[in-house]
Amino acid sequence: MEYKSALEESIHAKVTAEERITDEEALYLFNSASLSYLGVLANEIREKRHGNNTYFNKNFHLEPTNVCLYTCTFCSYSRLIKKREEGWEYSMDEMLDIVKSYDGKDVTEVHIVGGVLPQYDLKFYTELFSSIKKHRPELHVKALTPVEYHYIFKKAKVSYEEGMRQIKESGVDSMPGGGAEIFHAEIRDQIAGGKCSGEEWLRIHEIWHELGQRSNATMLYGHIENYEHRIDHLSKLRQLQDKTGGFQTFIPLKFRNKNNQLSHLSESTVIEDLKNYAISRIYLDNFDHIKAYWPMIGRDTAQLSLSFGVDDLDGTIDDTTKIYTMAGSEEQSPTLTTQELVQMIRRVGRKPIERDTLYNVMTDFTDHEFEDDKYYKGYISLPVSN
Ligand code: V47
Ligand code: SF4
Repeated sequence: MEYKSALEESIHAKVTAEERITDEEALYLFNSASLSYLGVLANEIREKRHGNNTYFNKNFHLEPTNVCLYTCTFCSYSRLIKKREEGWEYSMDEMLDIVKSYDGKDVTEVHIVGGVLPQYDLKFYTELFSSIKKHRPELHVKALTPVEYHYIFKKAKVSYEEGMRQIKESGVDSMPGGGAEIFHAEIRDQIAGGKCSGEEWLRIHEIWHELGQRSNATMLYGHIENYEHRIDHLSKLRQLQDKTGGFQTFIPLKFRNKNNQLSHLSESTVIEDLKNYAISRIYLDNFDHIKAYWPMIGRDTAQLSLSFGVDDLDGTIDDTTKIYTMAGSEEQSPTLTTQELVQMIRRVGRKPIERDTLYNVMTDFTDHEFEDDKYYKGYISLPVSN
């Protein structure tokens, strides 16, 4: 490979030797490296760790409410309390009915997250989680973020340690990565509407990991932050992961600008998105997986991301999450069948592997033949006609 500078050559040598890059080197990558250089490095790491394997799972989302006490400026999803009649607030029974509507369906995970409201307190949630587990013990419950936990523990006057212990006991298996946004107070204070701080977010994950549990991490990028803020965010995650090893997956979330208070900002370009995936893969040497959340990034960029460090595409969710459709993602009705997701992965020469939440392999779809497989004829990337 031809390098633009001695620094590029030495960063590549580090990556090949599986050595960690510094914050200064990460800043160089964001500011000066070409997309093709970043792709080569990130793909080298991805293929060393996972070969062509590309993971996905079968999950559904349960969103208790879209009414929220907080006022995050990037959020297109929530309705303020004073306009609560425009939103939904499910009761315990309604939520259990939603879970029951998946009885007999081939799903391994329920992802539960939504707005923050006083009636959804620690008692409500522990009852909800234990009822779900009682009904369907093998269903993996991936629930709530430090945003909700910080609020409900404070309200119940229990410490984070005691609260997380009760949450674990009630049946929560893992924690999703949401609510991280940008940790740096300079940005967080402007966008995160008064919710938990970056330090509190990290502390709650740390306690969860100390209880022997796993979680994910996200970063909301492409709004008012700069590259130093992104590196600060990645650095805090890398440090905590050194300490606990409890994170499974890092999920960069591209800011979408429809129907929120930051609609005047333009969205990041696909090139910027791919750069961000690649640098995340290169920098986070202690994270096993990098996920592209396809309902948010769109199917085409999700396919491209598989050459820029990404090895996971989240799930075959049906239309149960409203977060991104309300924020203007091109995925207006984010549903993909297993067959469609498998074909999407195959068309870019990767191997589709269905996993459970903890990355145990459920089904290797590499050579799987679907009954009505009218599209797939090999590793080709021809457009699909219906
Ligand atoms: O925390 C909200 C983001 C997150 C917008 O752990 C927005 O497996 C872009 O964390 N533009 C929630 N992003 C979603 C989330 C997630 C999704 C998929 C998988 C996992 C996992 C976690 O959505 C929020 C916030 O950062 N968000 N509004 C917006 N306008
Ligand atoms: Fe509420 Fe979450 Fe939206 Fe912030 S991002 S306003 S905490 S629903």
